[in-house]
Amino acid sequence: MHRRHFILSAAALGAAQPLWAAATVKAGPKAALIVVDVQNCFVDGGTLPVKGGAEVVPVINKLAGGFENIVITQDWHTPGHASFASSHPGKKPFETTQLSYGTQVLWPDHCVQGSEDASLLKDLKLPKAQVIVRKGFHQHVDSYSAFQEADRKTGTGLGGYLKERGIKTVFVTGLATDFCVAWTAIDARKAGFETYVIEDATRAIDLNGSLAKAWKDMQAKGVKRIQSQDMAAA
Ligand code: VGL
Ligand code: ZN
Repeated sequence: MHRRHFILSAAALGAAQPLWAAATVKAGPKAALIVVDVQNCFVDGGTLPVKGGAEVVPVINKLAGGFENIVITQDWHTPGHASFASSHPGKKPFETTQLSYGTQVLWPDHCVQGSEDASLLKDLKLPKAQVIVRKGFHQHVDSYSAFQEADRKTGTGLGGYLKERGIKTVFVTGLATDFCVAWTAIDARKAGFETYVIEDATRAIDLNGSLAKAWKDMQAKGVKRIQSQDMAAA
């Protein structure tokens, strides 16, 4: 083999999956798995499909076996919600507008309360899940985060719930990496939880570089980025 070629391929291998880094992360009784917005709206056939969104389901179902505590979230908007482009004359989806709390990305109408579109994916199997947190139900305020709404003032109650349950560590999965997963993870850190995002249990929207920015922001706040194979087997 050509020497230069060999060095290149060895480096590529090392970057992909360092075999020596067999560190396993254990869930334990004080950890919770947070499954963010794995809803029909965010997969093919839904109103705001995330590329490959449904692929997180088998990964999450498998991870769930290793957790005693599981929280599910649902994006749960009123009809005519302020985050919908259709609520702002002249605006199109994926443009932005100013709301009382700052810049808001405008989305297609999605995840309307009680609709089939807002239902959890039927293949999601989380029999141990203990609570479902619904968010984004205030007409004039969006909520990517499962902890705090976009006004950065209104709490959802999730932080208090987890603390009262004695939870110290959270593992965030679901959709979408660069919006609801990232905001949830950053707010989990802010609330004092050790926080991991399990990357292969998420998929991203990636709007104007939002995915790279989300990882940068999460890493700056001390969120740890791992893969499902880094978790100790259940
Ligand atoms: C989400 C955009 C709008 C998400 C929710 O779940 O990441 N993204 N609403
Ligand atoms: Zn939404």
